[in-house]
Amino acid sequence: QTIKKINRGLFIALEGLDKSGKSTQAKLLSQKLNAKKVSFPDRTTQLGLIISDYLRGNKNMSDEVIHLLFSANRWEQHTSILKQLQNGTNIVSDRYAYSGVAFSAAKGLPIEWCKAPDAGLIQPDITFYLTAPIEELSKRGDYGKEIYENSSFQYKQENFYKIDALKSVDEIQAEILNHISEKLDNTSLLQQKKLWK
Ligand code: 2DT
Ligand code: MG
Repeated sequence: QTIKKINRGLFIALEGLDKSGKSTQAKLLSQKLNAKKVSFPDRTTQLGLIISDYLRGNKNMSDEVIHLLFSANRWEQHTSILKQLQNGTNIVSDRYAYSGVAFSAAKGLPIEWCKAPDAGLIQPDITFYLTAPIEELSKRGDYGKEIYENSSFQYKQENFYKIDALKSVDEIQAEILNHISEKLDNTSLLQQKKLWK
């Protein structure tokens, strides 16, 4: 009897500033790869609802408390993400742990403190950071009232690619696909790493 070995899924994270086109790319990419799309914060859970209230300005919380909730909101999905990857499902995540650290560190919390609660979460196989000068992005419709978009947090991780968010949707998609194509066929060779190794 032969047991067909399933190639595990690829875990792709998209990070970036508000209006950088992250959500558009996450949607396109998940369609293209027949992947499961996840978003953080995941506003559908009970913790997610509290986070959503905070982001809308309906709930006051200390920087520490909201930071820990964002992290807990990732841990809530961790088992499910691991299972799906094991079953061969590709996953595209609209924001992940990088947002968690960058946003809270920009408010002044120590970077090591910010990183600690996410330690041990599965690390994306590849992360794309969509970026452009804020002056440019803020011209786009609906630019959020999000207060904490500036960050000096530098991400030192392999498989982390900066993408110019001012390029066209098609150009960005092509660039992303280009970076993942060889990984996609060889996920069995990729080590599944944990944050923040
Ligand atoms: P969107 O739902 O529009 O992406 O905005 N954030 C997100 C954090 O501060 N910490 C986190 O861990 C995550 C995942 C970024 C969500 C806002 O929440 C911020 C923008
Ligand atoms: Mg947004």
